[in-house]
Amino acid sequence: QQIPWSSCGVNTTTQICWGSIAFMCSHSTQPFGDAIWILSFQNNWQKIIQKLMQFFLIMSPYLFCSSLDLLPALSGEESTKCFFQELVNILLNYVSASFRRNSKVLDFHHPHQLKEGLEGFRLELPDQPENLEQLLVDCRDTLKYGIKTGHPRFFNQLSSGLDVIGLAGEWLTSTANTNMFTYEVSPVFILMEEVLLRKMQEIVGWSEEMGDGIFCPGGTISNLYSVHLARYYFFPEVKTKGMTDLPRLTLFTSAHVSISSIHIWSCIILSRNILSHYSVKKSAAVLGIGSENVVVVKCDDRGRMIPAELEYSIITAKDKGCVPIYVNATAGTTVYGAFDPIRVIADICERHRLWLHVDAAWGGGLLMSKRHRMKLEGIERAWSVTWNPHKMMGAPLQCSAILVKKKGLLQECNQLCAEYLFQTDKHYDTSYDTGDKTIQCGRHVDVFKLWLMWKAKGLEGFGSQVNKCLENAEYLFNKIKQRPDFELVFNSKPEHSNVCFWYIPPSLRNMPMCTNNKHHMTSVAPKIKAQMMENGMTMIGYQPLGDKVNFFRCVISNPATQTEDVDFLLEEIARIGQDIKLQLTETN
Ligand code: ABU
Repeated sequence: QQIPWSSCGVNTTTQICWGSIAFMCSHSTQPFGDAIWILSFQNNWQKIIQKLMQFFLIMSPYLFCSSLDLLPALSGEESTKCFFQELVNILLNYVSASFRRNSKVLDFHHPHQLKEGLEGFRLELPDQPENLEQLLVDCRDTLKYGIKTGHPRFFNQLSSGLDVIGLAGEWLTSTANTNMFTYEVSPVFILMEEVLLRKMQEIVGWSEEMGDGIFCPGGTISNLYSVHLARYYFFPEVKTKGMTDLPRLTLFTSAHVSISSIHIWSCIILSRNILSHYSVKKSAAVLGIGSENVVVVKCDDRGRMIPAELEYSIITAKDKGCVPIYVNATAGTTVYGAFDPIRVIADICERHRLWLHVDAAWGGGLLMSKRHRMKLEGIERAWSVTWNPHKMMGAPLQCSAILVKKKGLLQECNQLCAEYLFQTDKHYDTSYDTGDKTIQCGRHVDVFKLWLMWKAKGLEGFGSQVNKCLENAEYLFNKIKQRPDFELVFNSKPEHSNVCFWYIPPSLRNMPMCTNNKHHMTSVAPKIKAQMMENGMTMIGYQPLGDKVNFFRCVISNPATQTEDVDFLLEEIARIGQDIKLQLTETN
Protein backbone atom coordinates (compact mmCIF):
# COMPACT_ATOMS: atom_id res chain seq x y z
CA GLN A 1 0.00 0.00 0.00
CA GLN A 2 1.28 3.45 -0.96
CA ILE A 3 1.43 5.79 1.99
CA PRO A 4 1.84 9.51 1.41
CA TRP A 5 4.73 9.90 3.79
CA SER A 6 5.64 13.32 2.51
CA SER A 7 2.20 14.70 3.09
CA CYS A 8 2.09 13.08 6.51
CA GLY A 9 5.33 14.72 7.63
CA VAL A 10 6.83 11.36 8.70
CA ASN A 11 10.48 11.04 7.78
CA THR A 12 12.35 8.98 10.37
CA THR A 13 12.12 5.31 11.27
CA THR A 14 12.18 6.25 14.95
CA GLN A 15 9.09 8.33 14.58
CA ILE A 16 7.32 5.53 12.75
CA CYS A 17 8.22 2.94 15.40
CA TRP A 18 7.40 5.03 18.45
CA GLY A 19 4.29 6.30 16.81
CA SER A 20 3.11 2.84 15.96
CA ILE A 21 3.93 1.34 19.34
CA ALA A 22 2.11 4.18 21.07
CA PHE A 23 -0.73 3.71 18.67
CA MET A 24 -0.93 -0.04 19.29
CA CYS A 25 -0.90 0.54 23.01
CA SER A 26 -3.62 3.11 22.90
CA HIS A 27 -6.81 2.59 20.98
CA SER A 28 -6.54 1.70 17.34
CA THR A 29 -9.25 -0.30 15.69
CA GLN A 30 -6.83 -3.12 15.08
CA PRO A 31 -4.07 -3.58 17.68
CA PHE A 32 -5.55 -6.41 19.70
CA GLY A 33 -6.17 -8.49 16.65
CA ASP A 34 -2.55 -7.88 15.62
CA ALA A 35 -1.23 -8.67 19.10
CA ILE A 36 -3.01 -12.02 19.02
CA TRP A 37 -1.64 -12.67 15.57
CA ILE A 38 1.85 -11.88 16.82
CA LEU A 39 1.55 -14.22 19.82
CA SER A 40 0.30 -17.02 17.67
CA PHE A 41 3.39 -16.77 15.47
CA GLN A 42 5.99 -16.59 18.20
CA ASN A 43 8.43 -18.75 16.29
CA ASN A 44 8.09 -17.08 12.98
CA TRP A 45 10.02 -13.82 13.29
CA GLN A 46 9.98 -13.13 9.63
CA LYS A 47 6.21 -13.09 9.53
CA ILE A 48 6.07 -11.03 12.70
CA ILE A 49 8.33 -8.38 11.24
CA GLN A 50 6.39 -8.41 8.03
CA LYS A 51 3.14 -8.00 9.90
CA LEU A 52 4.53 -5.22 12.07
CA MET A 53 5.79 -3.39 9.03
CA GLN A 54 2.38 -3.70 7.41
CA PHE A 55 0.81 -2.43 10.57
CA PHE A 56 3.19 0.54 10.85
CA LEU A 57 2.76 1.40 7.22
CA ILE A 58 -0.99 1.27 7.33
CA MET A 59 -1.73 2.85 10.65
CA SER A 60 0.99 5.13 11.92
CA PRO A 61 0.59 8.06 9.54
CA TYR A 62 -2.55 9.12 11.31
CA LEU A 63 -0.54 9.99 14.42
CA PHE A 64 1.44 12.58 12.50
CA CYS A 65 -1.26 13.97 10.25
CA SER A 66 -3.98 16.45 10.86
CA SER A 67 -6.93 17.56 8.78
CA LEU A 68 -4.57 20.06 7.15
CA ASP A 69 -2.94 17.13 5.32
CA LEU A 70 -6.22 16.15 3.69
CA LEU A 71 -7.87 17.73 0.68
CA PRO A 72 -7.89 20.54 -0.26
CA ALA A 73 -4.20 20.43 0.74
CA LEU A 74 -1.86 20.12 -2.21
CA SER A 75 -1.16 16.39 -2.71
CA GLY A 76 -3.81 15.66 -0.12
CA GLU A 77 -5.64 13.21 -2.35
CA GLU A 78 -3.80 10.08 -1.25
CA SER A 79 -3.97 10.89 2.46
CA THR A 80 -7.69 11.69 2.11
CA LYS A 81 -8.15 8.31 0.48
CA CYS A 82 -6.28 6.55 3.32
CA PHE A 83 -8.26 8.45 5.93
CA PHE A 84 -11.56 7.54 4.31
CA GLN A 85 -10.52 3.92 3.89
CA GLU A 86 -9.85 3.73 7.62
CA LEU A 87 -13.13 5.49 8.35
CA VAL A 88 -15.00 3.09 6.09
CA ASN A 89 -13.42 0.20 8.02
CA ILE A 90 -14.76 1.67 11.24
CA LEU A 91 -18.21 2.13 9.73
CA LEU A 92 -18.22 -1.36 8.22
CA ASN A 93 -17.21 -2.91 11.53
CA TYR A 94 -20.08 -1.05 13.12
CA VAL A 95 -22.55 -2.10 10.44
CA SER A 96 -21.50 -5.76 10.78
CA ALA A 97 -21.67 -5.60 14.57
CA SER A 98 -25.14 -4.06 14.33
CA PHE A 99 -26.43 -7.26 12.75
CA ARG A 100 -24.57 -9.69 15.05
CA ARG A 101 -26.85 -11.04 17.72
CA ASN A 102 -24.02 -11.59 20.21
CA SER A 103 -22.94 -7.96 19.95
CA LYS A 104 -24.43 -5.45 22.33
CA VAL A 105 -27.26 -3.12 21.38
CA LEU A 106 -25.72 -0.55 23.68
CA ASP A 107 -22.75 0.06 25.93
CA PHE A 108 -24.53 2.27 28.42
CA HIS A 109 -22.78 5.05 30.31
CA HIS A 110 -24.35 7.76 32.40
CA PRO A 111 -24.09 11.34 31.14
CA HIS A 112 -21.47 12.24 33.76
CA GLN A 113 -19.28 9.32 32.69
CA LEU A 114 -19.33 10.37 29.05
CA LYS A 115 -18.70 13.98 30.06
CA GLU A 116 -15.73 12.97 32.20
CA GLY A 117 -14.21 11.15 29.21
CA LEU A 118 -13.64 7.46 28.57
CA GLU A 119 -10.43 5.79 27.40
CA GLY A 120 -9.23 8.69 25.29
CA PHE A 121 -12.69 9.75 24.16
CA ARG A 122 -13.27 13.32 25.25
CA LEU A 123 -16.20 15.52 24.37
CA GLU A 124 -14.33 18.74 25.21
CA LEU A 125 -13.17 20.75 22.22
CA PRO A 126 -9.45 21.58 21.83
CA ASP A 127 -7.78 24.86 20.89
CA GLN A 128 -5.10 23.06 18.85
CA PRO A 129 -5.87 20.64 16.03
CA GLU A 130 -5.82 16.97 16.98
CA ASN A 131 -4.23 14.35 14.77
CA LEU A 132 -6.19 12.15 12.40
CA GLU A 133 -5.66 9.10 14.53
CA GLN A 134 -7.51 10.82 17.39
CA LEU A 135 -10.28 11.79 15.00
CA LEU A 136 -10.62 8.18 13.86
CA VAL A 137 -10.72 7.04 17.48
CA ASP A 138 -13.38 9.67 18.13
CA CYS A 139 -15.43 8.35 15.21
CA ARG A 140 -15.10 4.79 16.47
CA ASP A 141 -15.97 5.74 20.06
CA THR A 142 -18.91 7.88 19.06
CA LEU A 143 -20.42 4.75 17.58
CA LYS A 144 -19.21 2.58 20.45
CA TYR A 145 -21.00 4.61 23.14
CA GLY A 146 -24.10 5.20 21.04
CA ILE A 147 -27.03 2.86 20.46
CA LYS A 148 -27.17 0.34 17.63
CA THR A 149 -30.64 1.15 16.37
CA GLY A 150 -30.10 -1.28 13.50
CA HIS A 151 -29.59 -4.22 15.89
CA PRO A 152 -32.33 -6.84 15.49
CA ARG A 153 -32.94 -6.65 19.25
CA PHE A 154 -33.55 -2.90 19.38
CA PHE A 155 -37.29 -2.50 19.99
CA ASN A 156 -37.24 0.88 21.66
CA GLN A 157 -38.36 3.29 18.95
CA LEU A 158 -40.70 3.48 15.99
CA SER A 159 -37.70 4.21 13.79
CA SER A 160 -35.12 1.44 13.75
CA GLY A 161 -33.10 -0.69 11.37
CA LEU A 162 -30.01 -0.15 9.32
CA ASP A 163 -30.82 -0.31 5.67
CA VAL A 164 -27.57 -0.65 3.76
CA ILE A 165 -28.89 1.02 0.60
CA GLY A 166 -30.44 3.80 2.68
CA LEU A 167 -27.11 4.28 4.42
CA ALA A 168 -25.35 4.50 1.06
CA GLY A 169 -27.91 7.12 0.07
CA GLU A 170 -27.22 9.13 3.21
CA TRP A 171 -23.47 9.02 2.59
CA LEU A 172 -23.99 10.24 -0.94
CA THR A 173 -26.32 12.98 0.27
CA SER A 174 -23.76 14.31 2.73
CA THR A 175 -21.09 14.11 0.07
CA ALA A 176 -23.19 16.25 -2.26
CA ASN A 177 -23.81 18.65 0.66
CA THR A 178 -26.39 20.81 -1.00
CA ASN A 179 -29.59 22.58 -0.15
CA MET A 180 -33.11 21.70 -1.27
CA PHE A 181 -34.38 25.25 -1.65
CA THR A 182 -33.70 25.83 -5.36
CA TYR A 183 -33.37 23.79 -8.53
CA GLU A 184 -30.15 25.58 -9.36
CA VAL A 185 -28.33 24.00 -6.42
CA SER A 186 -30.26 20.68 -6.25
CA PRO A 187 -31.41 19.86 -9.77
CA VAL A 188 -31.45 16.09 -9.37
CA PHE A 189 -32.72 15.95 -5.80
CA ILE A 190 -35.60 18.37 -6.52
CA LEU A 191 -36.81 16.15 -9.35
CA MET A 192 -36.40 13.05 -7.18
CA GLU A 193 -38.55 14.71 -4.54
CA GLU A 194 -41.23 15.38 -7.14
CA VAL A 195 -41.14 11.74 -8.28
CA LEU A 196 -41.31 10.41 -4.72
CA LEU A 197 -44.11 12.74 -3.66
CA ARG A 198 -46.13 11.82 -6.73
CA LYS A 199 -45.62 8.12 -6.03
CA MET A 200 -46.69 8.53 -2.42
CA GLN A 201 -49.75 10.55 -3.46
CA GLU A 202 -50.68 7.86 -5.95
CA ILE A 203 -50.38 5.23 -3.21
CA VAL A 204 -52.57 7.38 -0.93
CA GLY A 205 -55.11 7.36 -3.77
CA TRP A 206 -54.95 10.90 -5.13
CA SER A 207 -55.39 11.46 -8.85
CA GLU A 208 -52.86 13.22 -11.07
CA GLU A 209 -54.70 16.55 -10.74
CA MET A 210 -54.35 16.47 -6.98
CA GLY A 211 -51.36 16.55 -4.76
CA ASP A 212 -48.51 18.62 -3.57
CA GLY A 213 -46.10 18.17 -0.71
CA ILE A 214 -42.69 18.56 0.74
CA PHE A 215 -40.21 16.53 2.75
CA CYS A 216 -39.63 18.19 6.10
CA PRO A 217 -37.95 17.47 9.44
CA GLY A 218 -40.07 14.82 11.15
CA GLY A 219 -43.69 13.94 11.82
CA THR A 220 -44.38 16.75 14.26
CA ILE A 221 -43.29 19.36 11.71
CA SER A 222 -45.35 17.58 9.03
CA ASN A 223 -48.36 17.82 11.33
CA LEU A 224 -47.54 21.49 12.01
CA TYR A 225 -47.71 22.09 8.27
CA SER A 226 -51.15 20.50 8.14
CA VAL A 227 -52.59 22.81 10.83
CA HIS A 228 -50.84 25.81 9.28
CA LEU A 229 -52.38 24.99 5.89
CA ALA A 230 -55.85 24.33 7.28
CA ARG A 231 -55.88 27.69 9.03
CA TYR A 232 -54.65 29.45 5.89
CA TYR A 233 -57.22 27.66 3.74
CA PHE A 234 -60.13 28.89 5.85
CA PHE A 235 -58.60 32.26 6.84
CA PRO A 236 -56.02 33.34 4.22
CA GLU A 237 -55.80 36.80 5.80
CA VAL A 238 -53.96 35.16 8.72
CA LYS A 239 -50.79 35.29 6.63
CA THR A 240 -50.63 39.09 6.76
CA LYS A 241 -52.92 40.11 9.60
CA GLY A 242 -52.09 37.39 12.09
CA MET A 243 -54.59 35.99 14.56
CA THR A 244 -56.07 39.32 15.65
CA ASP A 245 -59.17 39.20 13.44
CA LEU A 246 -59.73 35.45 13.66
CA PRO A 247 -62.41 33.75 15.73
CA ARG A 248 -61.54 31.11 18.30
CA LEU A 249 -60.41 28.18 16.15
CA THR A 250 -60.80 24.59 17.30
CA LEU A 251 -58.87 21.47 16.30
CA PHE A 252 -59.79 17.86 17.06
CA THR A 253 -57.62 14.83 17.60
CA SER A 254 -58.00 11.50 19.34
CA ALA A 255 -57.37 11.20 23.07
CA HIS A 256 -55.26 8.11 22.28
CA VAL A 257 -56.49 6.34 25.37
CA SER A 258 -59.72 4.92 26.50
CA ILE A 259 -60.82 6.54 29.74
CA SER A 260 -63.75 4.23 30.22
CA SER A 261 -62.09 0.83 30.50
CA ILE A 262 -60.72 -0.07 33.89
CA HIS A 263 -58.03 -2.71 33.78
CA ILE A 264 -56.65 -4.89 36.53
CA TRP A 265 -53.62 -2.61 36.67
CA SER A 266 -55.69 0.60 36.55
CA CYS A 267 -54.09 3.09 38.75
CA ILE A 268 -53.75 6.35 40.52
CA ILE A 269 -52.77 8.43 37.55
CA LEU A 270 -56.12 8.65 35.83
CA SER A 271 -55.87 12.35 35.10
CA ARG A 272 -52.15 12.66 34.48
CA ASN A 273 -51.81 11.01 31.16
CA ILE A 274 -54.83 11.51 28.98
CA LEU A 275 -52.82 12.28 25.88
CA SER A 276 -53.92 13.59 22.59
CA HIS A 277 -51.16 13.34 20.06
CA TYR A 278 -48.85 15.96 21.40
CA SER A 279 -47.85 17.24 17.99
CA VAL A 280 -51.36 18.62 17.32
CA LYS A 281 -51.30 20.49 20.64
CA LYS A 282 -47.80 21.66 19.90
CA SER A 283 -48.89 22.94 16.49
CA ALA A 284 -51.77 24.82 18.09
CA ALA A 285 -49.37 26.37 20.59
CA VAL A 286 -46.79 27.31 17.95
CA LEU A 287 -49.37 28.79 15.59
CA GLY A 288 -51.07 30.93 18.21
CA ILE A 289 -54.27 28.87 18.14
CA GLY A 290 -53.61 27.73 21.69
CA SER A 291 -53.22 24.19 22.98
CA GLU A 292 -56.44 24.55 24.99
CA ASN A 293 -58.29 24.85 21.70
CA VAL A 294 -57.42 21.30 20.77
CA VAL A 295 -60.32 19.04 21.70
CA VAL A 296 -59.30 15.50 22.52
CA VAL A 297 -61.91 13.10 21.31
CA LYS A 298 -62.70 9.94 23.27
CA CYS A 299 -61.40 6.64 21.97
CA ASP A 300 -62.46 3.04 22.28
CA ASP A 301 -60.52 0.46 24.31
CA ARG A 302 -57.97 0.07 21.52
CA GLY A 303 -57.27 3.80 21.30
CA ARG A 304 -59.31 4.44 18.12
CA MET A 305 -61.28 7.66 17.87
CA ILE A 306 -65.02 7.14 18.38
CA PRO A 307 -66.64 8.96 15.43
CA ALA A 308 -69.87 9.75 17.32
CA GLU A 309 -67.76 11.44 20.01
CA LEU A 310 -66.03 13.50 17.33
CA GLU A 311 -69.31 14.73 15.92
CA TYR A 312 -70.60 15.48 19.40
CA SER A 313 -67.41 17.46 20.18
CA ILE A 314 -67.70 19.45 16.94
CA ILE A 315 -71.32 20.38 17.64
CA THR A 316 -70.48 21.28 21.25
CA ALA A 317 -67.58 23.50 20.13
CA LYS A 318 -69.83 25.29 17.62
CA ASP A 319 -72.48 25.79 20.30
CA LYS A 320 -69.85 27.47 22.44
CA GLY A 321 -69.08 29.93 19.64
CA CYS A 322 -65.81 28.28 18.60
CA VAL A 323 -64.94 27.68 14.95
CA PRO A 324 -63.88 24.10 14.22
CA ILE A 325 -61.49 23.91 11.27
CA TYR A 326 -59.44 20.73 11.50
CA VAL A 327 -59.62 17.08 12.46
CA ASN A 328 -56.56 14.87 12.85
CA ALA A 329 -57.23 11.18 12.34
CA THR A 330 -54.29 9.05 13.38
CA ALA A 331 -53.26 6.04 11.33
CA GLY A 332 -51.03 4.15 13.75
CA THR A 333 -50.88 5.76 17.17
CA THR A 334 -47.50 5.98 18.84
CA VAL A 335 -48.16 3.66 21.77
CA TYR A 336 -51.06 1.38 20.82
CA GLY A 337 -50.56 1.42 17.05
CA ALA A 338 -54.27 2.14 16.64
CA PHE A 339 -55.94 3.26 13.42
CA ASP A 340 -58.74 5.78 13.63
CA PRO A 341 -61.68 4.91 11.31
CA ILE A 342 -60.76 7.37 8.56
CA ARG A 343 -63.72 6.77 6.26
CA VAL A 344 -66.33 7.56 8.91
CA ILE A 345 -64.31 10.52 10.17
CA ALA A 346 -64.09 11.78 6.58
CA ASP A 347 -67.92 11.71 6.36
CA ILE A 348 -68.12 13.86 9.49
CA CYS A 349 -65.51 16.28 8.16
CA GLU A 350 -67.44 16.62 4.92
CA ARG A 351 -70.69 17.31 6.79
CA HIS A 352 -69.04 20.07 8.81
CA ARG A 353 -66.62 21.24 6.10
CA LEU A 354 -63.50 20.59 8.13
CA TRP A 355 -59.95 19.95 7.00
CA LEU A 356 -59.19 16.26 7.44
CA HIS A 357 -55.57 15.48 8.17
CA VAL A 358 -54.37 11.89 8.50
CA ASP A 359 -51.31 11.50 10.67
CA ALA A 360 -49.89 8.35 9.11
CA ALA A 361 -46.37 9.05 10.36
CA TRP A 362 -46.23 5.52 11.76
CA GLY A 363 -49.01 3.78 9.84
CA GLY A 364 -48.18 5.17 6.38
CA GLY A 365 -45.75 2.33 5.75
CA LEU A 366 -48.68 -0.12 5.77
CA LEU A 367 -49.91 1.49 2.54
CA MET A 368 -47.03 -0.37 0.88
CA SER A 369 -48.52 -3.73 1.87
CA LYS A 370 -51.44 -5.26 -0.04
CA ARG A 371 -52.25 -7.21 3.10
CA HIS A 372 -52.42 -4.28 5.50
CA ARG A 373 -53.29 -1.16 3.52
CA MET A 374 -57.03 -1.59 4.18
CA LYS A 375 -56.33 -0.42 7.75
CA LEU A 376 -56.03 3.07 6.25
CA GLU A 377 -59.23 2.79 4.23
CA GLY A 378 -60.52 6.28 3.42
CA ILE A 379 -57.09 7.96 3.51
CA GLU A 380 -57.68 9.16 -0.07
CA ARG A 381 -60.31 11.51 1.36
CA ALA A 382 -57.75 13.32 3.53
CA TRP A 383 -56.83 16.91 2.71
CA SER A 384 -53.32 16.29 3.98
CA VAL A 385 -51.28 13.30 5.12
CA THR A 386 -48.17 12.93 7.27
CA TRP A 387 -46.06 9.92 6.33
CA ASN A 388 -42.62 9.10 7.78
CA PRO A 389 -40.64 6.66 5.64
CA HIS A 390 -38.03 6.73 8.41
CA LYS A 391 -40.38 4.70 10.57
CA MET A 392 -42.07 1.64 9.10
CA MET A 393 -40.21 1.78 5.77
CA GLY A 394 -36.81 1.80 7.48
CA ALA A 395 -35.32 4.82 5.69
CA PRO A 396 -32.46 6.35 7.67
CA LEU A 397 -33.49 9.30 9.79
CA GLN A 398 -34.84 11.66 8.85
CA CYS A 399 -37.36 11.19 6.11
CA SER A 400 -40.80 12.63 6.61
CA ALA A 401 -43.31 13.94 4.12
CA ILE A 402 -46.34 16.17 4.32
CA LEU A 403 -48.66 15.44 1.42
CA VAL A 404 -51.26 18.07 0.54
CA LYS A 405 -54.22 17.36 -1.69
CA LYS A 406 -54.77 20.89 -3.04
CA LYS A 407 -52.09 21.87 -5.52
CA GLY A 408 -50.53 25.27 -4.97
CA LEU A 409 -51.71 25.76 -1.41
CA LEU A 410 -48.30 25.18 0.18
CA GLN A 411 -46.80 27.82 -2.08
CA GLU A 412 -49.60 30.35 -1.46
CA CYS A 413 -49.49 29.83 2.28
CA ASN A 414 -45.74 30.08 2.74
CA GLN A 415 -44.37 32.04 -0.19
CA LEU A 416 -42.51 35.24 0.63
CA CYS A 417 -40.45 35.54 -2.58
CA ALA A 418 -36.99 36.26 -1.14
CA GLU A 419 -35.27 37.79 -4.13
CA TYR A 420 -31.84 36.51 -3.30
CA LEU A 421 -33.05 32.93 -3.79
CA PHE A 422 -36.24 32.88 -5.79
CA GLN A 423 -35.56 35.26 -8.66
CA THR A 424 -38.38 35.07 -11.19
CA ASP A 425 -36.15 35.87 -14.17
CA LYS A 426 -34.03 32.71 -13.99
CA HIS A 427 -33.44 30.84 -17.20
CA TYR A 428 -35.22 27.64 -16.10
CA ASP A 429 -38.72 26.71 -14.92
CA THR A 430 -38.73 28.31 -11.47
CA SER A 431 -41.68 26.26 -10.27
CA TYR A 432 -38.88 23.82 -9.38
CA ASP A 433 -37.53 26.29 -6.83
CA THR A 434 -39.61 24.57 -4.19
CA GLY A 435 -38.00 26.27 -1.19
CA ASP A 436 -40.67 28.95 -0.92
CA LYS A 437 -43.30 26.29 -0.20
CA THR A 438 -41.67 25.60 3.12
CA ILE A 439 -41.51 27.37 6.46
CA GLN A 440 -37.76 26.75 6.62
CA CYS A 441 -35.18 28.25 4.34
CA GLY A 442 -32.30 25.79 4.19
CA ARG A 443 -33.56 22.24 3.78
CA HIS A 444 -31.66 18.99 4.09
CA VAL A 445 -31.84 16.50 1.24
CA ASP A 446 -33.97 13.73 2.73
CA VAL A 447 -35.11 12.22 -0.53
CA PHE A 448 -32.15 10.53 -2.14
CA LYS A 449 -31.86 7.66 0.35
CA LEU A 450 -35.57 6.87 0.00
CA TRP A 451 -35.42 7.11 -3.78
CA LEU A 452 -32.46 4.71 -3.82
CA MET A 453 -34.16 2.30 -1.41
CA TRP A 454 -37.29 2.36 -3.56
CA LYS A 455 -35.17 1.51 -6.60
CA ALA A 456 -33.59 -1.34 -4.68
CA LYS A 457 -36.77 -2.83 -3.22
CA GLY A 458 -39.65 -1.64 -5.33
CA LEU A 459 -43.12 -1.35 -3.87
CA GLU A 460 -43.18 -5.12 -3.42
CA GLY A 461 -39.97 -5.19 -1.41
CA PHE A 462 -41.29 -2.56 0.96
CA GLY A 463 -44.56 -4.50 1.19
CA SER A 464 -42.78 -7.72 2.20
CA GLN A 465 -40.70 -5.81 4.73
CA VAL A 466 -43.83 -4.40 6.36
CA ASN A 467 -45.54 -7.78 6.31
CA LYS A 468 -42.59 -9.40 8.04
CA CYS A 469 -42.54 -6.84 10.84
CA LEU A 470 -46.24 -7.31 11.46
CA GLU A 471 -45.85 -11.11 11.41
CA ASN A 472 -43.18 -10.80 14.10
CA ALA A 473 -45.48 -8.58 16.14
CA GLU A 474 -48.21 -11.19 15.90
CA TYR A 475 -45.72 -13.85 16.94
CA LEU A 476 -44.88 -11.79 20.03
CA PHE A 477 -48.56 -11.27 20.77
CA ASN A 478 -49.21 -15.05 20.60
CA LYS A 479 -46.20 -15.85 22.78
CA ILE A 480 -47.33 -13.43 25.47
CA LYS A 481 -50.84 -14.89 25.41
CA GLN A 482 -49.37 -18.28 26.31
CA ARG A 483 -47.22 -17.10 29.22
CA PRO A 484 -48.39 -16.70 32.81
CA ASP A 485 -45.64 -14.19 33.61
CA PHE A 486 -46.78 -11.65 31.00
CA GLU A 487 -50.06 -9.88 30.47
CA LEU A 488 -51.27 -8.11 27.35
CA VAL A 489 -52.69 -4.61 27.53
CA PHE A 490 -55.20 -5.71 24.84
CA ASN A 491 -56.31 -9.22 24.19
CA SER A 492 -57.00 -8.65 20.52
CA LYS A 493 -54.47 -8.97 17.71
CA PRO A 494 -52.25 -5.91 17.17
CA GLU A 495 -53.31 -3.68 14.26
CA HIS A 496 -49.79 -2.41 13.70
CA SER A 497 -46.50 -3.81 15.01
CA ASN A 498 -47.01 -2.31 18.49
CA VAL A 499 -47.44 -4.94 21.19
CA CYS A 500 -48.15 -3.55 24.66
CA PHE A 501 -47.72 -5.74 27.73
CA TRP A 502 -46.76 -6.03 31.37
CA TYR A 503 -44.31 -8.40 32.95
CA ILE A 504 -45.88 -9.57 36.20
CA PRO A 505 -43.33 -10.66 38.84
CA PRO A 506 -44.27 -13.86 40.72
CA SER A 507 -44.89 -11.93 43.92
CA LEU A 508 -47.61 -9.88 42.19
CA ARG A 509 -49.31 -12.64 40.22
CA ASN A 510 -52.89 -13.25 41.39
CA MET A 511 -52.46 -10.64 44.12
CA PRO A 512 -55.20 -8.22 45.15
CA MET A 513 -54.47 -4.82 43.70
CA CYS A 514 -54.01 -2.80 46.83
CA THR A 515 -52.34 0.59 46.47
CA ASN A 516 -49.01 -0.84 47.57
CA ASN A 517 -49.04 -3.56 44.88
CA LYS A 518 -50.04 -1.04 42.23
CA HIS A 519 -47.16 1.10 43.30
CA HIS A 520 -44.79 -1.86 42.89
CA MET A 521 -46.28 -2.71 39.52
CA THR A 522 -45.60 0.84 38.37
CA SER A 523 -41.93 0.37 39.12
CA VAL A 524 -41.52 -3.05 37.44
CA ALA A 525 -40.99 -1.87 33.84
CA PRO A 526 -38.56 0.98 34.75
CA LYS A 527 -36.51 -1.37 36.94
CA ILE A 528 -36.35 -4.05 34.27
CA LYS A 529 -35.45 -1.50 31.63
CA ALA A 530 -32.67 -0.04 33.79
CA GLN A 531 -31.10 -3.47 34.21
CA MET A 532 -31.68 -4.28 30.54
CA MET A 533 -29.78 -1.15 29.51
CA GLU A 534 -26.91 -1.99 31.85
CA ASN A 535 -26.72 -5.46 30.26
CA GLY A 536 -26.98 -3.93 26.81
CA MET A 537 -28.28 -6.97 24.92
CA THR A 538 -31.73 -5.63 23.99
CA MET A 539 -33.79 -2.49 24.46
CA ILE A 540 -37.52 -1.77 24.70
CA GLY A 541 -39.55 1.24 25.78
CA TYR A 542 -42.24 1.62 28.43
CA GLN A 543 -44.75 4.24 29.47
CA PRO A 544 -47.91 4.70 31.50
CA LEU A 545 -50.97 5.66 29.49
CA GLY A 546 -54.28 6.88 30.78
CA ASP A 547 -55.42 4.49 33.46
CA LYS A 548 -52.67 1.94 32.74
CA VAL A 549 -49.54 1.82 34.88
CA ASN A 550 -46.14 1.52 33.20
CA PHE A 551 -46.22 -1.16 30.52
CA PHE A 552 -43.76 -2.21 27.85
CA ARG A 553 -44.36 -1.18 24.24
CA CYS A 554 -42.57 -3.37 21.76
CA VAL A 555 -42.42 -1.97 18.25
CA ILE A 556 -41.00 -3.90 15.34
CA SER A 557 -39.93 -1.87 12.34
CA ASN A 558 -36.59 -3.56 11.70
CA PRO A 559 -36.68 -6.19 8.97
CA ALA A 560 -33.55 -7.76 10.49
CA THR A 561 -35.60 -8.85 13.52
CA GLN A 562 -36.49 -12.56 13.59
CA THR A 563 -38.70 -14.59 15.88
CA GLU A 564 -35.60 -15.67 17.85
CA ASP A 565 -35.07 -11.98 18.74
CA VAL A 566 -38.62 -11.70 19.95
CA ASP A 567 -38.07 -14.82 22.09
CA PHE A 568 -34.85 -13.32 23.42
CA LEU A 569 -36.65 -10.13 24.44
CA LEU A 570 -39.25 -12.01 26.47
CA GLU A 571 -36.63 -14.23 28.10
CA GLU A 572 -34.47 -11.23 29.00
CA ILE A 573 -37.41 -9.42 30.59
CA ALA A 574 -38.43 -12.52 32.51
CA ARG A 575 -34.85 -13.21 33.64
CA ILE A 576 -34.35 -9.69 34.92
CA GLY A 577 -37.87 -9.69 36.32
CA GLN A 578 -36.93 -12.53 38.71
CA ASP A 579 -34.54 -10.18 40.52
CA ILE A 580 -37.15 -7.45 40.54
CA LYS A 581 -39.42 -9.89 42.28
CA LEU A 582 -36.84 -10.40 45.05
CA GLN A 583 -36.52 -6.66 45.58
CA LEU A 584 -40.28 -6.31 45.72
CA THR A 585 -40.53 -9.08 48.27
CA GLU A 586 -37.98 -7.33 50.44
CA THR A 587 -39.83 -4.03 50.35
CA ASN A 588 -43.31 -5.53 50.79
N1 ABU B 1 -43.54 10.34 17.30
C1 ABU B 1 -42.19 10.12 17.54
C2 ABU B 1 -41.86 8.64 17.71
C3 ABU B 1 -41.55 8.28 19.07
C4 ABU B 1 -41.14 6.83 19.21
O1 ABU B 1 -40.27 6.34 18.49
O2 ABU B 1 -41.66 6.17 20.08
